[in-house]
Parts: sequence; structure tokens; C-alpha cells
Amino acid sequence: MKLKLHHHPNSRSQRIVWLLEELQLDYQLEIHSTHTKNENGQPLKFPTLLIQDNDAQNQLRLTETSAIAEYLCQKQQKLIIYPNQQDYWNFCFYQHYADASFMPNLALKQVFSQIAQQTPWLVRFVSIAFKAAFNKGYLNPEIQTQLQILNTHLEKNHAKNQIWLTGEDFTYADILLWFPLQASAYAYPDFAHYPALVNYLQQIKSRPAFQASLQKGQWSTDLFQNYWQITSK
Ligand SMILES: N[C@@H](CCC(=O)N[C@@H](CS)C(=O)NCC(=O)O)C(=O)O
Repeated sequence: MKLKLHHHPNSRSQRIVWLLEELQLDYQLEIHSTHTKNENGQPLKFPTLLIQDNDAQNQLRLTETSAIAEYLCQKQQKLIIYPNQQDYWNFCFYQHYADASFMPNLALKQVFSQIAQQTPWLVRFVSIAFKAAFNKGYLNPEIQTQLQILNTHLEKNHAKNQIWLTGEDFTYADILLWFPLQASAYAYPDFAHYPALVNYLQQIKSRPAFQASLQKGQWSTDLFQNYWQITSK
């Protein structure tokens, strides 16, 4: 299988660089520093993975981080939990939770911050007031609830000496969750009130494949922190 990943530094596609490192697969990494169009003139989504099977003529093009993770891990039969294992239901839940429930709230927080920043200053107070009301009335309580649920879940695992979302086994659900969790560590000022989440992020950082992927993916902690910190104001 030949793999080529289109990647944008500090974006959600960092998770696929990490996944490829965890799976120890050979891949070609194409880094785009600006938004790029694909060969049909449409904006290239990050991540986009091009897959060529050894015996196949056709090249597959896969987007959506969670779809790419599922495809590669099922093909490799790694970083997954099987239906006959005890934690299978947890695996099903958390592999979808990151992008279906958690990320949309953070993305909305980012959108409102960008709108407020880009509104002409004379009328900026309108978008700032709108952003503040939506954050206070909906997004902040929602994210707080989501962080609390995750913290409680990881605390229960920790009490059983288990680090990861599905218990003992590190799976691609952990890889998917990392991006929104790391973003919320900067976007949510009270993140330190969730010790199990702080500890979980530390455990992730201690993985050699994670560290290797940061370097290969040209990750900048400072840029990422600034990008998400503006949403906390
Ligand atoms: N749910 C998608 C989101 C992909 C996405 O929107 N990626 C952004 C970077 S974080 C992107 O490609 N933006 C460029 C664009 O939309 O033109 C995934 O996780 O793969």
C-alpha cells in the first residue's frame, strides 16, 4: 500500500501524521502552508490521504480524519477494540465523540472569535456582544459538560490503573480525541480543574510516535496555543 498525506501544520490533519507514525507505515507527507486547490479546482481538505494498493491500478482518495483512521486501522488490524472485547462499546462511543460532538462546539467558538476580530472596529461591539452571549449561554456550559464527562470517565479508568479511553489499550479513539482536547486546554481557562484530562494529555505527550509526528508535521505549540487562546476571551 502506497500512501500520500496532504497535511496542513497545526490543523486536524496532525492526527493522521501521528496515526501513521503509531502504525509504523511508510508514507509520503506533502505539507501545505496555505490553502490549496485540488486538481478539480476545489479546496483541498486537510487531511486528504491518497491510497494506492499494491495490486490495484486505482488510487483512492480519502478525507475526514475519523474515516481515514478507521480505514487504516481496520486494514492493519491495529489500534482497535474487537466486538468480543469488554470495552468495545466505549470504543464505539469515543471514536465518534471527538469529531461528532466535541469538535463542533470548539469550531463554533473559533468561528465567533474570528468574526469578532474581522468586524470593522466601528461596529465590532455588536459581534463581540453576540459572541459573548452565545459563549456564555450555550458554548461554554456545553464544553464544560463535555470536559466533565471525559474527566470522570478517565478518572474511573485511572482508578483501575488504566490510561486510555478504552482502558488498557491505546486505540485510534485516543488519537482522534487529542486534537479537540488539546484545543480546549487553551480555549477553556479552567482546564486545569480537570486533573484526569491534564494527566491524559501528559501521557499522550510521552509517546515516541506522538513526538515524532509533531516534528514531521511541523507542529508549532505557540501558534496552536495562540489560535485557540483567543477564543477564551
Ligand atoms: N471533519 C474534517 C474537517 C476537515 C477540515 O475542515 N480541515 C480544515 C483544516 S482543520 C481544512 O482543510 N481547511 C481548508 C479548507 O476547508 O479549505 C476532518 O476532521 O477531516
